[in-house]
Amino acid sequence: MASAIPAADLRSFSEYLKTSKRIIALLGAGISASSGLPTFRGAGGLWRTYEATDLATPEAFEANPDLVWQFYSYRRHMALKAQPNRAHFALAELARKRKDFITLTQNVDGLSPRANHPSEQLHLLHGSLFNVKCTSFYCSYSRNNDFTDPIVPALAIPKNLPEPTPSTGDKTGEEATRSLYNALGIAEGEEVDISDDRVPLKGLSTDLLPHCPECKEGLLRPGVVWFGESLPLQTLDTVDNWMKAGPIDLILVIGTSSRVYPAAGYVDKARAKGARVAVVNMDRNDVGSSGLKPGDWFFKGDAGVIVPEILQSVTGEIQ
Ligand code: BJW
Repeated sequence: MASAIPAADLRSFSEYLKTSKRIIALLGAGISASSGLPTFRGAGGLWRTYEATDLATPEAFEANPDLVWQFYSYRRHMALKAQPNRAHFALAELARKRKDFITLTQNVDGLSPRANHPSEQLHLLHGSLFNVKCTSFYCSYSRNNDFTDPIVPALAIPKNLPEPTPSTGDKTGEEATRSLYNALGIAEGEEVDISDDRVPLKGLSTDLLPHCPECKEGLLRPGVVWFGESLPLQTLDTVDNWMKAGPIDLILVIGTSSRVYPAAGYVDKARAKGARVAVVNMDRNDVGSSGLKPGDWFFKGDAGVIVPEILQSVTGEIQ
């Protein structure tokens, strides 16, 4: 099939990539949209009636830990069901081919690690859905790479429907289920999940949410970075040291709206170290606040298709 990428752009980028030594990639939710996961802003940025970004705050967790945990339990479940796509694999291959290439991902879905991206070249700016930490001020408990789904039984995602409630009348369980389906407007056999507005949200008592196994008192929370919170300091230091170590040839900006800082600020920092910028996005407007400069590239389209193609001159074909 003929490529959607203008041939001259593909040629000039491929030539430049082959000679580039110090390369950085900044990833956002768009790369995982190619794997079927929703983004934060625009279409797909809603979870039920809530803006996803309104739930990603310490204040939301403080006020409604059960709602926020249900959101994150759903995200954990979806991320585990999703598969890394050809863009994740292409970047992992580029990392094996170019040791002076680092990837900064804002994504918490674990898809880059699952694509075997070399871990020393991958920096998780916003943490991971599969890390948890204690919220008690007096406790420093944290646990990484916990892929249990659901994390506690109460946060199970309804597979097909909320469990039929015990019969209140003369209905069998099956009949009760069917009439509940009908009431919710769900067709027979239709798969629904917790993000579906038609499924009632469970009001969960705090007792049923994940608790700290160490202090036994604190509520656990997802190990992600919410608005107003600092990004992991060690990660910031490592990235800053890498950036200071020499001129940068290229920054790839893939599937991010470039609206959230400090992540979005790495593009201008890389530019200040000499980098040319290549943006891969579905939306021509999402190029960050400083826009594109002469010598930059914009590749419009699905990251899962575009990224393996533009990296092919170095990575070879990605299956
Ligand atoms: C496709 C596609 C396909 C779709 N192919 N493309 C400077 C200026 C102004 C404000 C600030 C500033 N510095 C700090 C701030 C405040 C704030 C901030 O940035 N606010 C802005 C919104 C204005 N930043 C913070 O609060 C940060 N903390 C901080 O600065 O702390 C300081 C501090 C220091 C010391 C002590 C204490 C504090 C923290 C930011 C944390 C962000 N957290 C979230 C949630 C993470 C957990 C979770 O996942 O739930 O991170 S919010 C959300 O946004 C998530 C994402 O990683 C992040 C970025 O979103 P992303 O990835 O760009 O997604 P979208 O949806 O926005 O865009 C998707 C893109 O893909 C679109 O462009 C599509 O077109 C495209 N696309 N399909 C290619 N198939």
